[in-house]
Amino acid sequence: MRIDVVSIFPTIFDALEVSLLGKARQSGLLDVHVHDLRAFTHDRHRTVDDTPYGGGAGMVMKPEPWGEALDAVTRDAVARPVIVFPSPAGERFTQATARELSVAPHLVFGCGRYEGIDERVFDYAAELGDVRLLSLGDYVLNGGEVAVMAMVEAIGRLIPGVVGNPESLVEESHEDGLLEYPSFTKPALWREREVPPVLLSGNHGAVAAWRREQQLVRTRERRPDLLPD
Ligand code: JCE
Repeated sequence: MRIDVVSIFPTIFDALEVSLLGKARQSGLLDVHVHDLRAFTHDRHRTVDDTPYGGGAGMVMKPEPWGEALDAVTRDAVARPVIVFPSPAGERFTQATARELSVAPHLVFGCGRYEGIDERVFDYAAELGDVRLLSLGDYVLNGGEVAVMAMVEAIGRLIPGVVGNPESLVEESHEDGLLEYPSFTKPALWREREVPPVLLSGNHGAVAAWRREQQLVRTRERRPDLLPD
């Protein structure tokens, strides 16, 4: 998978090298390229923002650098890319979204800052690829970078060969619509706290039933929104 990221803070993405995705990048499964939006400006001050038409607080990202950046990263594309803009006004990014995007050959991420990007950029981007405005959750970040880091990690670990044990992917939270069961390791008694005895019983059927029950109890307690009525 090829990933292009456009941002005015490209060094934020240096952290991708040291996460588990570093391995995926080395093996060639993931080919990530980060671009500085200011490289697509032409004025002395490398301006990327301006005041909003109609007035209002803050600044808006100008369309021209975005147009040139999107042209450049989609120029010799192998396939029609999916172009993602994180936005608090976007659709919710979920595990299902990550699964869907993990099979795309080319993803482009546009990181906004300030109060957002001139709306015409999204319309123009739709000529170059399939545009998705995606929100990590119902809170406001200062820009798209942290959201893109989370999305690249969630998508990247689903690419076959990136996570060592494929079973660990199906058993985890959100893949089966329930929260994970609790996990324990040695010692069996720690600071007067025991590991649930069923896990030491060697009865695989009883272990599986207990874990499923724990998933349901936790989901009802913590995330009732995930359960059907
Ligand atoms: C962003 C901002 C709108 C005021 C570009 C915030 C996504 N789930 C999310 N939370 N926040 C974001 C996000 C993504 C991109 C941008 N801002 C800040 N946005 C109104 C300020 C700018």
